[in-house]
Amino acid sequence: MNIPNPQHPQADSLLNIAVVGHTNTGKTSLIRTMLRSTEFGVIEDGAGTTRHVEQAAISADNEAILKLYDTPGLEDSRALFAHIKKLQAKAKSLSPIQILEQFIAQVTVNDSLEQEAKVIRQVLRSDILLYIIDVREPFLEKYRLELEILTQVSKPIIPVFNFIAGHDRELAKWREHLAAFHMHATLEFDTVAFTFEAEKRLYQKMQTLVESHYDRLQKLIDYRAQLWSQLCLSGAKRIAGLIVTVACYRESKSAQNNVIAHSLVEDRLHDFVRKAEQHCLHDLLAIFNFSEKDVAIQKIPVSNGQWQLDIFAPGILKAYGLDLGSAAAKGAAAGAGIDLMVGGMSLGAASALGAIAGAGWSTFKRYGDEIKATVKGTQWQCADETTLQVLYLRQKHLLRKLMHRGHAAQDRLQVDKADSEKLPSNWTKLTSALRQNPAWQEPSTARNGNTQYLEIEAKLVEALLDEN
Ligand SMILES: Nc1nc2c(ncn2[C@@H]2O[C@H](COP(=O)(O)OP(=O)(O)OP(=O)(O)O)[C@@H](O)[C@H]2O)c(=O)[nH]1
Ligand SMILES: [Mg+2]
Repeated sequence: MNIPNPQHPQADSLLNIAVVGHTNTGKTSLIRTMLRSTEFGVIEDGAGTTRHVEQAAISADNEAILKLYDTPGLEDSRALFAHIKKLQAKAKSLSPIQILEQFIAQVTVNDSLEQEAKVIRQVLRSDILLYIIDVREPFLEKYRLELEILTQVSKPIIPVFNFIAGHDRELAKWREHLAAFHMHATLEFDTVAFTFEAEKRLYQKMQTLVESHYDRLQKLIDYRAQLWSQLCLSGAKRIAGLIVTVACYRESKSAQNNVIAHSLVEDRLHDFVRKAEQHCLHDLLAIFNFSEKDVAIQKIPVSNGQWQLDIFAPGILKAYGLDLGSAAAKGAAAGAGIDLMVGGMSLGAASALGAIAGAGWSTFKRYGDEIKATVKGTQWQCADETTLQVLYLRQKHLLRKLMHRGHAAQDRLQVDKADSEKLPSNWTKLTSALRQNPAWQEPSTARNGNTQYLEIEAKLVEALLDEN
């Protein structure tokens, strides 16, 4: 039987990665972000949060590729260094690794270096070390000693710079110090402000350092890239769905001046829009594996719009086979046809108009009911333009934030202002087409096979994913 030697991991075994560093530098945070899970370990602003080695596996398509080991923070590197030096002085013939093995074999429970021994034990069992650095800290003696000890293990080390936002100067200093330890392959990976590119670079660095795992790491990179673009696409599609649902929504109300009935219609509309947004938020959080705790969303201010059938809107004229330049349309626009088309029009007249213009009965059916209702004085209540815009902008903002939120982030995302976001260039055209098609409010085979609908959805998705 082939018993794996923990110090010489086989190429076909999982890649074991120890996440090490001084206490409170963001080791557990890094693992959460890599796992895309807020559930792993405990994160706290204070030393000594992680007390034991904890592991998690990362897979590609159900195939486990690597194991991450979270370790307690190194707290007293001075004492550890002194202790190791003492052991070295006593046993000069032992190699640096053998000295460390001796150290962990000798440490007892409740030893003041028990915590450090857990780290060294895991370091000796791993293939790569991720050394997490809080770049805000100067390169103090304690960090130098930590590196002296860790390099003694002769394992590849990837220094990972954390807390990098706004600390360029400190980062440059750290690079200089690490170069003195022959460490040039560093990585910037802010565990709170996530980018998929940084995650990819982390795996690529591992590939260059542990060639025997190159192909499996490539599999992981490809898998994660595919998964990431699917996540982003699902998020954008979900928001496009929300915009469609709300833009297509209308409540009909009679023209009679019934205040109570009108306010009920308004309430229903407000309720509908808020519930739809809440539902979308819920789905987005689930897509990116966050929870309601991660977001604080202000109630959307809904304002009422009025949707009126505009018989002269290009879409409708076109449906009847008329174009804006035609004699009939010109006559209508000049006022001659208004009585005919709105005031005095009967269904028969409209049908005849359709027939004259060459449009079939099916075309007429699409607008027939609306024309009839308009004639009878029905109006439609809908979410107005401002509401739709606010809805789109803040959902786009939320999507961008979720795409760049590390699973270690502790603050709540605020979703109210979205001044930095832009509407799609053809926004009005898109929403006006949606308003004219209330049947698209719910998914259906007819809707999902409709080319005009699919084009609108694609345009919304493209604009939502545009990060400029
Ligand atoms: N702003 C910011 N805060 C971070 C970042 N990474 C970690 N933190 C915070 O730093 C603190 C420590 O994070 P942990 O992940 O618990 O650190 P650790 O290295 O595992 O700590 P120990 O287990 O105690 O050694 C927490 O308050 C985190 O929210 C980061 O990239 N940016
Ligand atoms: Mg920790």
